[in-house]
Amino acid sequence: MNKIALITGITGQDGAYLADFLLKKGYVVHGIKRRASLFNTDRIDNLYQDPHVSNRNFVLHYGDLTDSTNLIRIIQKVQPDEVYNLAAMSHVAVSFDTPEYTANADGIGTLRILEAIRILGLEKKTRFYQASTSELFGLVQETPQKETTPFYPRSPYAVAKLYAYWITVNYREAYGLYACNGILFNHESPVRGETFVTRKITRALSRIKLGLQDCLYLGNMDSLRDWGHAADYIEMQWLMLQQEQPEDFVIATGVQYSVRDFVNAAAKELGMQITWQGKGIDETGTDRSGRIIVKVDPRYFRPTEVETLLGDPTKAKEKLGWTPKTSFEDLVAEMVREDLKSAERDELVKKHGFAAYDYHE
Ligand code: NDP
Ligand code: GDR
Repeated sequence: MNKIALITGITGQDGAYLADFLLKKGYVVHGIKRRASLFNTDRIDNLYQDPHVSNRNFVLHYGDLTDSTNLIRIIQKVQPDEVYNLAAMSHVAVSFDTPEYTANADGIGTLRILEAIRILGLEKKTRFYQASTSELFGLVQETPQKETTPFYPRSPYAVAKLYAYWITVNYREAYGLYACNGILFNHESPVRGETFVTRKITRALSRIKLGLQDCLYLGNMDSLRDWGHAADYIEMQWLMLQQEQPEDFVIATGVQYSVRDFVNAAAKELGMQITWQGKGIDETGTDRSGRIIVKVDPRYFRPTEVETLLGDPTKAKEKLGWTPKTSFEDLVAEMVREDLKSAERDELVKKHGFAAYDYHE
């Protein structure tokens, strides 16, 4: 019998990589997608199977982490062997604008799934993965951060995820559920959301190179992050559910770069060179011709910032035999390559326009 997985957040970056990975492993994959006024399944359209075809191994259900009736119904119908809870309002800056919703979806949403598993009597059958985050460390108490480092969340997002982390631990201890937290540090890819800093940079610099955009506006240039590739990290999500005993793991590369380093690396990939001037809100970056192409805009500063994150993945290496495959340089190169392709398509449309075609043909 093929194993059955249920992925919440299947339309997101990690959901798309994980669905593909599990299908290749022979799983039947079910996913929960939200109703939206426009199609929101771009990242998984390559996996779509027509509902009229029998024996599908990829099935989508409408749902939302804020609706427990919906979650109970889906889990009852799917009877999953493994649940991957990846759904979340995942943007740290936006969580300051929508704190209550973020708590509801990211915090209580996790409880709703755990309760659904319990209400349906699936505690012995269903294994549960919670997408925890390095944002839990926030104002860091120790460097590098590992599984035992104390938490100090610095945003409504991180506080909601703190609840989700502990409720996962509590259900493991209270009810013997196989439930794990993956404490994942930032991981990126060509399908990363466009408003996270890495994708914002690779997309904007590609467009600036082709004359489609003038300037890239950023917030805290000194922020330090431990950036890995999503494809490497989702493998760990699966591995964590294949062990004898459920445990929590930090997943990171153990290497740290600043936002400015990321801009420099992306620019290098595009054959551009940036010269930096000024500090703080006055910092600018100019290209070889002296044109300002990067500027700091305080609107991207956060009310409370996480200045530095660096993970120690030793436990994952020792217990799960995991090491990240993709280097920082390769990650940046892949993201730039894909964004440049997409900018080239936009350039074509801009140059030739739709007027070249007769809409009435
Ligand atoms: P994305 O933002 O790309 O994807 C989030 C997914 O959650 C989307 O499918 C989104 O749907 C869905 N979603 C949001 N709100 C709800 C809701 N109320 N009900 C149901 N679905 C919802 O995130 P990532 O793929 O990058 O991250 C996956 C998870 O891992 C998230 O929980 C994130 O917080 C966490 N994480 C991510 C890290 C990273 O660096 N990427 C690091 C550590 C943790 P829609 O497409 O409709 O918006
Ligand atoms: P983060 O990712 O907050 O770490 O959360 P993000 O890419 O948004 O920010 C990283 C750092 O860059 C600084 N920054 C900017 N960020 C954005 N988005 N836009 C800007 O213009 C900008 N300029 C500077 C930020 O201040 C920050 O310090 C991500 C999400 O995927 C979370 O869901 C996940 O839990 C954590 O990573 C680990």
